[in-house]
Amino acid sequence: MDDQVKGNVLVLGNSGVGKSTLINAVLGEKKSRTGYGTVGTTKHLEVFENDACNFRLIDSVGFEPDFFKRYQAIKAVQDWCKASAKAGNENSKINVIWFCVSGTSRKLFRQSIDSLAKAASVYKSVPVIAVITKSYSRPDRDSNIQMVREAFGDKVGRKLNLKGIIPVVAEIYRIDDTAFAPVDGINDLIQLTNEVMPEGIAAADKDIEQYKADRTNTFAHTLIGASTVSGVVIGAVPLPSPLTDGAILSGIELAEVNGLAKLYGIKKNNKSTAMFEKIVEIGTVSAVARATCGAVLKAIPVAGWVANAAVAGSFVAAIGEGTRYIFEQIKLGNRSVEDIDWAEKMLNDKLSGQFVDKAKQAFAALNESSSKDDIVKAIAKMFEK
Ligand SMILES: Nc1nc2c(ncn2[C@@H]2O[C@H](COP(=O)(O)OP(=O)(O)OP(=O)(O)O)[C@@H](O)[C@H]2O)c(=O)[nH]1
Ligand SMILES: [Mg+2]
Repeated sequence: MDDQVKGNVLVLGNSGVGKSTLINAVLGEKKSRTGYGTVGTTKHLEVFENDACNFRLIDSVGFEPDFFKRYQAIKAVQDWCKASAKAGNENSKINVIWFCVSGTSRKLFRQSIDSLAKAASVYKSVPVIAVITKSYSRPDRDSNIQMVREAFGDKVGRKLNLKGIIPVVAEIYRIDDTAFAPVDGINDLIQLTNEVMPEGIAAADKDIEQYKADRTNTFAHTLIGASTVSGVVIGAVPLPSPLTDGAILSGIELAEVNGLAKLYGIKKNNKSTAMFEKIVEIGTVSAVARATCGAVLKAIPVAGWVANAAVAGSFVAAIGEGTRYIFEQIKLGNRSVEDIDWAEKMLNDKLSGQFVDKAKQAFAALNESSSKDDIVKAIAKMFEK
């Protein structure tokens, strides 16, 4: 996308709502700060971009609803636009605004939207996307969306060019040792932002699809990592074998599979549910699972909870990796959710074959005093490419 003119997205939201976290999720690790007259304004804004995304993100640092702070923040954005134009940047206008409100403080919706609307009133016709950050609670989502819609329906809000309301989780949120809210809504936000960009700036469909696919891949790996940690925690209980209480492990694998399905846009229906159930069966009570579990337990130099945790975690990781591949193939159109036999074979291969050898190597250094963290690291080694 080298010769493409980049769009400018202004990210507005009170301090602490999660603007920086959101920017990280959208642009990833390889983002960099960019110049164009940010000298002297960094206290009030930071600008980020990467090579692959067709818009840069302008973060209004430490935005607060009081008049003076608001004025400073907007002044900094205007200064940046001027400096950017002077520096010869092809596009120095604000093209889209992300209005960030936190899903965990819905009492403040109206108040923060009024304040943000005042800040944005200098950008009258610019498309606005309301982003509900920290949308960890699924049950709250609909009512949060409704409340934001009402706030935008008010006198101040109506002046804005609202294009959509998107609940997001920008970073995995741990609820307890074994449960978490996975990253969500980021690709929807990227998609809608591109759709409301002016012609000439919007990326081609295939480029935006590629960008979203790359982000999905990253989010999937984070999700598999978090599920693996849950597997280790669950495995670390004194049971005769990690598969003794299949129901517990299957709960984690099912959450993992559902989370991956959501990321890859695989809808829940009778057919996909049959595939998900098959996957979890393979990863818990199947003949292959039992055989592999026995072989690994025999091969590692330690018994008890350390061994159980290592097996449980590595099963969750293997099922995650296998499922990620399966869903990617479905998303690409190479396979369908009806190809259960193919998926079964794929996963059986993942759990047998080299699995035992790799586990033997990775777990060789585990002993009675190994921590859960040591176990997670050993599992990560098994799956290194
Ligand atoms: N787990 C998780 N934590 C989040 C998420 N969004 C925000 N947070 C947390 O909320 C806190 C504030 O988030 P930031 O991204 O720093 O907020 P900000 O809007 O950039 O704040 P200022 O820079 O002060 O304006 C941090 O501790 C984040 O880790 C999320 O989606 N998931
Ligand atoms: Mg920040």
